[in-house]
Order: sequence, then structure tokens, then C-alpha cells
Amino acid sequence: MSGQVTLTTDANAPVAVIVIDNPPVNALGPEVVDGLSSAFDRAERDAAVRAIVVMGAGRTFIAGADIKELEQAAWGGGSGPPDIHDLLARIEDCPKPVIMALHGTPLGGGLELAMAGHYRVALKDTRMGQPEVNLGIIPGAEGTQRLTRLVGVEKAIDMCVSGKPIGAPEALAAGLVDRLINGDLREGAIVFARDVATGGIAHPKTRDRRDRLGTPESNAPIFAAGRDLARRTRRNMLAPLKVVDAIEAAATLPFPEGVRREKEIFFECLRSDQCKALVHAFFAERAVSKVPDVPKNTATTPVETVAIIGAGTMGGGIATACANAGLQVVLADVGREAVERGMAGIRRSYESSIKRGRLSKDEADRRIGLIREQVGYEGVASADLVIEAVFENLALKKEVFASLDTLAKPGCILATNTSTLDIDEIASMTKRPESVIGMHFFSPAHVMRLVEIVRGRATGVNVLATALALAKRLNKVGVAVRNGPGFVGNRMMFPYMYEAQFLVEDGATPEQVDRVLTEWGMAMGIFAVDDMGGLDVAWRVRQELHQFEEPGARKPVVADILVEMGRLGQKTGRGWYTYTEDRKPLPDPEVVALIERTAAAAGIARRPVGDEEIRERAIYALINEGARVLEDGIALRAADIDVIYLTGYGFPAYRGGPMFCADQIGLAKILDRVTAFHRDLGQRWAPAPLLARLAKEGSTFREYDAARDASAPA
Ligand code: 3H9
Repeated sequence: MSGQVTLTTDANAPVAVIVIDNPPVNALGPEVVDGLSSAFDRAERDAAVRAIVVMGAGRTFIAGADIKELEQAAWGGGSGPPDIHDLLARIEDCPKPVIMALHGTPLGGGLELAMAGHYRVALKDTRMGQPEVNLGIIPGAEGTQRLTRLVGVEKAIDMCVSGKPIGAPEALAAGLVDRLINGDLREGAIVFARDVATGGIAHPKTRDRRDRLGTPESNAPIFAAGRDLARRTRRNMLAPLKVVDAIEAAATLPFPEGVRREKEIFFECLRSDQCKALVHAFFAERAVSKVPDVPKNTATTPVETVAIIGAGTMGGGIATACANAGLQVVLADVGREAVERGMAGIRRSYESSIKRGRLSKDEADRRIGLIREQVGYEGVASADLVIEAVFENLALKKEVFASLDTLAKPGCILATNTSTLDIDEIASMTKRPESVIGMHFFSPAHVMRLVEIVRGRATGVNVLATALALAKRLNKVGVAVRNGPGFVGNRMMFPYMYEAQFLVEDGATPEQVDRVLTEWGMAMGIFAVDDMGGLDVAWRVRQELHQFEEPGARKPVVADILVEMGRLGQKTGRGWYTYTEDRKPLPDPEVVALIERTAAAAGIARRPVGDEEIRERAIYALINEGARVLEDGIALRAADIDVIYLTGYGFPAYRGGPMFCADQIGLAKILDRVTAFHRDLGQRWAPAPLLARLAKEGSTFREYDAARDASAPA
């Protein structure tokens, strides 16, 4: 046995209890596997033991294979996750009943191990599943074979394609769990073990079951629907389609052959770029909260009441996010009408959650009850933290901060939701610049996971730590960035958006650009995004950013005219597209005619623009600016930029984020194209010095991050 697995025998019951203790999540590393083998040796040999319970110490049963080992294997190093096929066979063949006692999040290899036991019991709040597709792989420890046998083809497809865990009551109904335990899990599992050990019954082996596997005729439409689900919901991804193949093998082949097929597919997926990208995204998301000069034990300000200034769409979304996290909220605006409109929007959003079955009416009412309406800003006096979400206009924000400074209590943190403006200038209006910080939420703020947390020159480390902790409490991903026009996300977004607009002026159409970008994997095309956000909003931001543009640089010529025409996007039913009642975008010949006219007037000779040019100009514009953002120190790591784009801008997770994707394409190739665009299209394409340097050294952004992390103080 190892230190990570212990075995004790319950004195009153002839039951051995094996406990896995490998914090933080009891990942299935080699020591755990060896420890389990030895523990089973002992428990089997001990004649006094009549049954064996396996459980996890701490917060969870095994939450899967160790993803660090998967990562090494994906990159061609290390021996990969331990091979547990022999262990699974010996558990299933154990002559004594094996009861898996589940709590927390038995996921991936953890659930696979549990399914090799003869029985599973679980605490009611346990959440279990096969999330491997989220890492670009499929279950590789017989999970596709056993899960299908336990819950049937349809449910197995649903769980493995979505990767979403299910709760214990659902698992009980599906046949994945045999009993729910109220109270103490260990005690409950021992009672269950005693019952089955004395029952004189044969203990079920999952691998021998065929009763839920269906027939080729009954399964054919289920597999077709499963593949359709994978294509629709996990666009362009390999693993979700491949997992259906593995489940089909479970339904059609004898168990050992099904396992062989699963193994082949597992390794095919493990070696894919998608797996590397998704594993990168997993660790990158967890690394963002580690900011070198903000140690883990930094004191934070307790936050129970948050005041939101500005009851518009953004303010309403932030208020909802705070109420969802159980915080007291003051929703303030200058006029009664604005506050009432904001509150009505919040109510509508909760009603829609009730309609979709996501929330009970009681729970929605409880959350709405946490939000207090306030006309004027006096209500901020009770707040521990204020989030200003008024119009994107520097003069207005400065005015608001001057008055917040006089009204908020000492120690209260003053955050601005600005998406582009200078935090230091805003902070300069207060006598507490150390308490001023940016918390840039993304719309809709109660849905989108990203919060860019912007440190000003004077922002205190404890204020930053508090903002990061608040983001976590709101179930969001907070990424610390430095102050600078547009911070990280929008600074990169503008060259990308401009380039898309130049592409249509040069000869493409909004529809073509959006099609190319969505086919490439972006959640939405950039013109659809602009229409959703509001062309007037982008216009306002452009006015603030013009001061940072190179004199004489090319500027888009069509967008301003659309704003003048009142084509503000979805909210006016017309923008780059025309919208149907149900907000479906339709290409608008009037817009194409306008583009042609405006381009001609500006002396631009339109020409056919190919899809490849669109892909390169749009994505490389993003990457080139990303390299500048990194070199300027606005982002701490390339991986932080990736997280920002994955969680806030609809960048496809299976490409790992713009900087990871750049590494995959090859920095030398990108530099080559950027240099050519610089020659042909002008100064805006000047290669970012960091991109040029890394490309010339044959290096990557990943190596750049690793070198910086290694030199950062521990
Ligand atoms: C698999 O099992 C393949 C098999 O089919 C076949 C094998 C042959 N490994 O998320 P948190 C770390 S694939 C290594 O902040 P939470 C994480 O990095 C795997 N490390 O906590 C973090 O470290 P740090 C299938 C892991 O409470 C710390 O734990 N399983 C692993 O919000 C806390 O994590 C999955 O995909 C791991 N497996 O959420 C499950 N898991 O503190 C992936 C976590 O240094 N994990 N860490 O930053 C999760 O979904 C969540 O972490 C979990 C906890 C729900 C478990």
C-alpha cells in the first residue's frame, strides 16, 4: 500500500474500508493505483473481511485521472495516466462484494473505477459523470463500455457527449447508483455492505450485463441522434463524435473487444491538437487566480453588500449575478424610471429561467428579494463594494466616482465596469485611489463567465485579492490585467473588428466574413457580435480610442454611416444585418450596396476576397495585438489572454485561445504572413516585436509563459 491509500477493517462489521487520500481531488495517479491494488490484495486475503468499501478522503471521491499526466502524454512525454485495466478486472472479479461509496465529484477515471465495483452508494449531493470530452479525449478506462451497460445507450451518449455530470438522484433513477445515503457516508456504506454480504446473492459484474444494450434496430436512430447532437453542440470537435463510436462498440461488440476499440480511440484523441488545447485551457483557467505579487494569504475585505450604479442592461446583469451568489444588492440609478426599467428587466430574466425549468419560483423570488431599488446614489453608504456601470464616457464616470467617494463608507471598494477607459484617471477623482479597481463584466453579465479585473497604478493588493475572490464567489473567472486602453480583451478586439470591416470594404460581405469565422470555430461572427452589442456602443468606444490610433491609419468607413442611419443592430432590428422577429440575422442587400458605394467614394477598388484571406487577416490581427498586449505587460501571461478569449469572446476552446492557437499554427508562419500584410496593407500590420522575437528564436508563447512563471517569486 501507499500513503495515498489506507485500509482499515471495521471492528463491528466484517467490512474493509479502503480510503483514497490524494488531495486536492484524489486524482488517480500511479501511487493511488498501486495503493488500491495492494489494499485489495490484503482485503481479499483477510478471511475475516466479508465486503469491501472504497471511498475518498476530503472533498471528493476520485475526480479522474491526473490531468497533468494526460498533458504530458498528449505532448508525447511521460508514460501517461496509469493503465488501470488490470485493477478494474480484479475489482470486478473480487469474490467479496465491492461497494463504491461516492461523494463530491466522481468524474472520469473516478467514475470508471466506481463502475467496476459491484455496487455504488452515494450521498445525495454527489455529482458524477464522464467529462473527458471537455479535455478532448474519451473515457479511457472502460467507461464507455460499463456506463452503456448500466444506464443504456441513450443516457450514456447524453452523458459522454455533453460531458456534464448528473446528480445522485438522477444517477439512482438511471441505474448508475444503487442507494442514496443520508447522513454519514462511511456508516451508510458499511450498512449496505453488510446487507449485500449476508444476502447470499451473486454480486453483479457490470461487464457481464447486456440487458440495457438494446438491439441494432432500436439503437440505429439513437446513434444517429447522438452524432447529430455531437455535431450541433460540440461543433468541429473530434472527441464528442468519437465517443459515440466507442459507445456503439459497447452495444455491438463483446466486452474485451469494446475495450480494445475504446483504447484505440482514446489514444487517437489523446494525441490530437484538440486535446492539447483543451488541457491547456483547463490549467490556464485555474492559473489565472495565481498572481505573483498577490500571495494566497492576502487579506481580503468581506463583501456582503454590493451597490450597482446604473440600472441598464449591464447593471441589471451584474445585479442578477450578485443576487444569484446570495449577496445583498443595491441597484441605483439617478431616475426612478431607470431603476424601475432595470428591475423589470431583472424580473423578466428570472421569469425566463423559471419557464425553462432552471429555477423554482420561490428561489427566484428569494433572489429578487435580495435586490433593493434605489433612486440616487445615497444607498451606496451600506455597500462593501460598489460597481459602477454607467455609460462608457470618461467625463461621466469621473463625475460618478467623485460623488461615490463622498458617499461610500471608508474601506468600501469602488469598482468600475468600464470596458476601455483609464482606471487611473477615474481613480484620480477620489481620495482613495488604492480602493479603485476595474471589474469589467461581459454581457449578459449574469451568464458570461469572464471578469477582467483591472489594476490601476494605485490599486491595493488586498483590493485586487478581494475582486478576484468576488469573481470566484459569482462563479466567474476573474483575470487580473493592467490598465491600458481597452485592457486585454477589447484592445485585441478592435484590430480584429477593424480588419473584418476592412475586409468587407475590400470586397467581402459581412455574411461571408461571419461564415468563415464561425466555421473556423468562433461562437459568433464579428458582425453579428457588433449588432448584438449595439453599433452605437462600439461607436462610443471608438470615439474614446481614436486618440490612441496612429495618425493617418486606415479607419473603417461604413460603421459610422450605419450609426448615422439609426441601424444600431439587434435593438433597432437592423445593423450589419436585418433581423426577423425572433432575432434571426438576414443578409441585407442595402448594406452591401452601402458598402460598395462608400468603398468607391473612399477610392477602395473592391475585389473578390477568399476565405483564407479572411481567416488569416482576422485571426492574425488578434494574435499580433495579443503579442503587444503581452509585451506591454497588460496581460500577465499568454495563457491569461487565452482565458479571456475563451470565457468572454466565444473563442473555440478546442483551439486553446488565440495565443495557444498561434503556437499551434507556428509563430514563424504567422510572422511571415503578418510581414506580408505589413508590406501590402500598411502600418497597422507592423509585426509585434515579441511575435517577431519568438518566431525567430523558434519559440512559442507557451515557452514564454513557462520562462516567466519560473522566474516569478514563489
Ligand atoms: C480521465 O479521468 C481520463 C480517464 O477516462 C482515463 C484514464 C486512463 N487532475 O477546479 P478546481 C486540480 S480525465 C489533476 O479549482 P473545484 C486543479 O488543477 C479527467 N489536477 O476546484 C486545482 O489545482 P490548483 C476527468 C486536478 O472545487 C485543484 O485541483 N476528470 C484534477 O472548483 C482544484 O480544482 C475531470 O475532467 C485532475 N483530474 O472543482 C475533472 N482535477 O489548486 C476535472 C482538479 O493547483 N476537474 N485538479 O489550481 C474538475 O472538473 C474540477 O476540478 C472539480 C473540482 C469539479 C473536480
